[in-house]
Amino acid sequence: MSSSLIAGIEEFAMKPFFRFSLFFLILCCVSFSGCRKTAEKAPPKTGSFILGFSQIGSESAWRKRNTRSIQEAAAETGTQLLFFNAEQKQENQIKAIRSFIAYQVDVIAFVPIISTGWRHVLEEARDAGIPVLICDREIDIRDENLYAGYIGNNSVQQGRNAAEFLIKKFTPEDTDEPSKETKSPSPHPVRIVELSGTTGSSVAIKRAQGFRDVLAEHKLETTFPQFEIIYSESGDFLKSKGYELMSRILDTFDNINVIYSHNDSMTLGAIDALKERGIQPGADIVIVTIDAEQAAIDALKRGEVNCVIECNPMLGREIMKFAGSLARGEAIPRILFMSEKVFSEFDDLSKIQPRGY
Ligand code: GZL
Repeated sequence: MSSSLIAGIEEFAMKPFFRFSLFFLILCCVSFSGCRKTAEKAPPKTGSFILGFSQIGSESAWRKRNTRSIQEAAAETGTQLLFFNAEQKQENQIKAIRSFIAYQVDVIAFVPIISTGWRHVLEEARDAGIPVLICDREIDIRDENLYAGYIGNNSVQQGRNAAEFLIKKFTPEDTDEPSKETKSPSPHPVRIVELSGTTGSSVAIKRAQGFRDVLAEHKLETTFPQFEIIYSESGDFLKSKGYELMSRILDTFDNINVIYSHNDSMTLGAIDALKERGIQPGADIVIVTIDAEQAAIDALKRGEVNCVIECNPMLGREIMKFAGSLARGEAIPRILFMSEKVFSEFDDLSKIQPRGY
């Protein structure tokens, strides 16, 4: 099928009103064609293949760059891309995957908005002989043979990096193992509020887990400083919810020392809430955030954020490479974690390259 026609379908499919009619149209074509896929799907003859991709939405600058990375890589490699934006709804992702199956794409790839609820649709893809690639977020499923592999970021490590920065930030430099008697400007315990990502998403679960693991390990090793997570709630990775959530937290809690935010969008909203109350972000309250969008790096350079943990959105090239292998019937690695950096007030910030998102 020509790339212009695919582009036309993509354009058509992007209009919510026409989305279901496209899905119905594809179902009709396939049902009348009678050409049901068998489990042993023959790999495509030509180098080009059709990839069905279900993206979760456009909730952050990070997600928009992730989407552009996928679309750019498809264009660069001549991959025919059927792209659906689920607008933050798992049911839209499941519908999209079913339409990819009906359309008999060569490979399906998707970002699972939450980690559960995928078994049935992945069994349908398996029965149709279509390999599935999990991207960016992970799924929690008993039969791991229902997908071919995962490309994305190590969310547990991102949480660990955040906690390791705080330990460095609040441990006085003059001693390695300060006794309790050591006078230190650090509060004791250090009181943390957590702005969590989308409830049930692998990213929120694992960023929380990695963060807590390091603090627990630290507690076993030393008595000072100690850290206490006094409150945690989801802001759904959205700037607006980050603002609302931080406003409520500031009305509820005193003596907050740290904000640990699962993404920069929520952080930017939280900073607005702090400034409205005359609280100096990065100074009165230490802020650690994840994604490394340009706005967060700029805030780091202004001293309004203290640490930015990178989460790499540029998955497109690897997705096209692995999807091409799957389309040819070749095996791929089960897991590919992208490389990621940590940017903090302890670094030479002048060396940070423009982020592009
Ligand atoms: C992380 C990704 C998260 C980003 C957010 O891998 O799934 O989703 O951190 C985005 O900005 O909403």
